[in-house]
Amino acid sequence: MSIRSIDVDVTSPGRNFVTAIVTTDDGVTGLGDGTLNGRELAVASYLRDHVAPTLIGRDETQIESTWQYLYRSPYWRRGPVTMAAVAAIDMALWDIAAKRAGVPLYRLLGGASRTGLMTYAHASGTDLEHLDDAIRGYVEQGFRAVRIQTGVPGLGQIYGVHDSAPGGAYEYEPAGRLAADAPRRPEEETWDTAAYLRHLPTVFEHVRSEFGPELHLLHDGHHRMRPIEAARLASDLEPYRPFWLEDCTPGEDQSALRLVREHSTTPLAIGEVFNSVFDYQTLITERLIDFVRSSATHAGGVTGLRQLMTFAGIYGIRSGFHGPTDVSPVGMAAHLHLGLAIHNFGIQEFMPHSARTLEVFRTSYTFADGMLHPGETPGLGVELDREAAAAHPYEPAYLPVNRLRDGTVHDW
Ligand code: GCO
Ligand code: MG
Repeated sequence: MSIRSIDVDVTSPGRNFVTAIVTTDDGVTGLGDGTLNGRELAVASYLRDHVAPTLIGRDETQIESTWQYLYRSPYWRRGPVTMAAVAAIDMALWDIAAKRAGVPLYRLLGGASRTGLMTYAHASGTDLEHLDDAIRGYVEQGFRAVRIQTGVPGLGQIYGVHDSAPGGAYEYEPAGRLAADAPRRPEEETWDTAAYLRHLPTVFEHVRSEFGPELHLLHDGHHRMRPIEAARLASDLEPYRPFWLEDCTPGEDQSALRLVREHSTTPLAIGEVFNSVFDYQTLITERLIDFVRSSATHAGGVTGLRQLMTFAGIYGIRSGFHGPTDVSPVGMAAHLHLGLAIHNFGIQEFMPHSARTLEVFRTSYTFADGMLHPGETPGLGVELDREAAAAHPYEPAYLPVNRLRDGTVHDW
């Protein structure tokens, strides 16, 4: 059996997605997610111009060998564009393999290690009252874990903050806000780390006293703190027992987390911007983190993420796969199958896709009592309605840019 064709669809049902559609010579198709928020067309070109032509006629069952071929053959290693392209092909080949076997992918990956995957929702509010409403709504839906983000007094729109109470009219999508005066340029936000560090512990104190000790509370620092600031925050949050503090320092500086570790027992999660196991080498071998935040979409697909989780498992580090709306339903399905199968699953981020997205990508995963399950459909369990997808052409959209009060460019 061999690969007959590889198509790459870029569609924007509410936001942009890049999907590889691999078809075998006898007509079986597999889907893979290669969405890279704000740089979608670069991955699409990489796939169409540099990957697809080299794979036609190859044995579709050689998943590991194809992964190594795509990783090593360009000579240039890693990087988000390359690894998203590798991911798209890899997921599609696993999808095909499981469809041929007539089983949901998790069964090929070793079978279920648990009955479902604990998820966390994004609870967010411009102030404490709105945040409480959002948390309450998620608790009523069955969530046992929530990520809490709020506005900081004196700052305007910042990362992750919007009124997110379930059923609310506002659909959150971080990428898409283009500057009104220059429509090809991202919007800009203003940031003040000191104000944030003063405010956040009071938010945790409030939420703990309002919702009790059992609800898991998470927070995303979005790479904005210097190591000493992150160490301070991790220590200040300790009394409220967070489930994790995510991305407290810029991702590329692995040794920065040594300082944070020395000063606190707050669990740490990092890695959504990483794209290979090597980005974690120091973090894992020195046990500087507790959770791996990579996505299959940005870290080389099921094969890349499985390799990483095996390495992490040796050090007792668990998964917290990235699950924002810029991982497509195909990538999300890959997480659910892998998360169900591996031993060292931790938690799954669940930011549901919009109704518009789900009309184009038909999923078979299910949610109940705060838990996700990938379902029993053979393969990944996601179908792409290509006709519906074609009705939503690519729309330029970027993540915002962040500046300090004096105009210095900062991490967003
Ligand atoms: C998260 C992430 C996202 C990212 C987004 C960027 O924890 O879910 O931080 O919200 O900002 O994926 O494209
Ligand atoms: Mg994050």
